[in-house]
Amino acid sequence: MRALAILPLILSSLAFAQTSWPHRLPDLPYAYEALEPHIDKATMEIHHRRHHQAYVDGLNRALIGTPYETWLLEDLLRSFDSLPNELKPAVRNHGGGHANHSLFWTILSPAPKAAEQGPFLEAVNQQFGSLEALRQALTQAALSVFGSGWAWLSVDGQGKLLVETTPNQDSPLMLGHTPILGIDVWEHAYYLKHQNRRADYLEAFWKVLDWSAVAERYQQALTRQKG
Ligand code: MN3
Repeated sequence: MRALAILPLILSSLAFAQTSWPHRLPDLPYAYEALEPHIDKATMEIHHRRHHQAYVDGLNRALIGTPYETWLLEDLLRSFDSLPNELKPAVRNHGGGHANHSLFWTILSPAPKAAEQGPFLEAVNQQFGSLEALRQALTQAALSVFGSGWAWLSVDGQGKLLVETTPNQDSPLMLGHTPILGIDVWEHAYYLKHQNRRADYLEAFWKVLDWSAVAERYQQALTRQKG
């Protein structure tokens, strides 16, 4: 009974690091070297321990002493337009960075699983024709990002899937969308191993992407919209 009661808390904390101030760096769900040879240990370590930590720290510094200390990160991003102007840069860059990376780590896996037949694959087939066509659309979107940013598979307000990109650390949550798959195309995600070859990094990314985790997030996004 008790375990059942805390399950929703665990699930929601997995979604977008849904805690209020002080926001914390989530543990990686695997070791730094676990995604080798596709994503190397040094990249993972610097990316998580330094880059992601810096977003968490920047967000905490900006929110301390404000009424927004009690807000969940997801709510800050979804309400971005109505935030005070002086908080917007930190929430956009550091809050977005924290949310984006919290999602990113959890959709990668050293033992990625395929999505099971179900609502996610049905929606993919209906909207994109096939999972392979979706993968190609996401790769194209990721290649099209100029400079630093992200490519996303998101769920919009009507429950439809969409491929989109955002600059810098902007989050789809700021657009009213729920991201379920994010591809970090900042050079810090791949430069040590692949230098400027983003296409090589994308090939490596697909080898460690856990489609079953993406399908699970699709289900969560739909459930939350209904609730
Ligand atoms: Mn990054």
